[in-house]
Amino acid sequence: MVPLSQYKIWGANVTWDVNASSYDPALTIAQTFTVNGTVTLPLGVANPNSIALTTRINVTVNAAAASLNTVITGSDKTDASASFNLIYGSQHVNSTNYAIDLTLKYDPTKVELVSADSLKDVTKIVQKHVDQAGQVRLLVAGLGEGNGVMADGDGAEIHLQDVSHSIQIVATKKEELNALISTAQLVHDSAVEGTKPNQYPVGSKAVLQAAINKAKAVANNAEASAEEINQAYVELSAALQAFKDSVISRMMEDINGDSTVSIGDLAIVARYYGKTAVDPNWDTIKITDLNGDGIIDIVDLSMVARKILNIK
Ligand SMILES: [Ca+2]
Ligand SMILES: [Ca+2]
Repeated sequence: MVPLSQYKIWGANVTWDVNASSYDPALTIAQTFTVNGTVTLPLGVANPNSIALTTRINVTVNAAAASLNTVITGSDKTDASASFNLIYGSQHVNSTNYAIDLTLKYDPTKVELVSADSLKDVTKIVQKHVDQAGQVRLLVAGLGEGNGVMADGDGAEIHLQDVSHSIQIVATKKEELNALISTAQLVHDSAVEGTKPNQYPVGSKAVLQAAINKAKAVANNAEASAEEINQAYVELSAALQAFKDSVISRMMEDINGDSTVSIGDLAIVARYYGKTAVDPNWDTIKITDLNGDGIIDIVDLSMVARKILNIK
């Protein structure tokens, strides 16, 4: 039996206890850690001086190679009726991968695919096919050596993980704004400026038209935000209401519509005195039934008289 010596080199097996080390196999980052080992003496070697049979080693593992994956980037919010762009891309692509078979799915009741284009000159969408509503298949190729996209140049195929992107569609008042513009324009075009009942103050039409034009500029601006559209709607609504409110109203007692209440009005009421709602000409003469009780009588006459004399 040969004694174990601190000064002699022996070949011996070592059992390394990796599990007891600080190495975390779940991590993909680089790690440096110490592994303790226990030496098993070769046959024929004794250890009379009880030399320690433990040893240790420092180990460094490199970070895991980045795996090939796909991403979709783009805005997460869009106005209804506006278009938006999404970019589909892949990370850690091997330059020897040359083709990709991509199926794009979306909700056809909510969005429409306008176009799909390659952002790189060296890649090309070779074929686009609508499998069904909301499902489009794209075959993409990398053109030339070193311009790979996904499937291997030797024909081996790689399956990529599914990737999705959510986008919030924000309702706008664009349609309502356009409808309001049409309504306001009709009101404007049929309105007459003047000083008589049912006419509008001189200059009021120009004010309304300016408000309409301002709203049109927003409605016709494809870049207008939802907030700007809503604001234009609120402003035009207010302008239209103000215009309607400015109409010169006819005083009820001003039967002949000359903007004053005088003896001429009293004469008309007197003329129809005694008529009732069963009169065949009621539609024409009911304007003199001021209290609306279906008969033209002393009550209506006295209402005009009190107005003439300015008696409350
Ligand atoms: Ca009058
Ligand atoms: Ca009456």
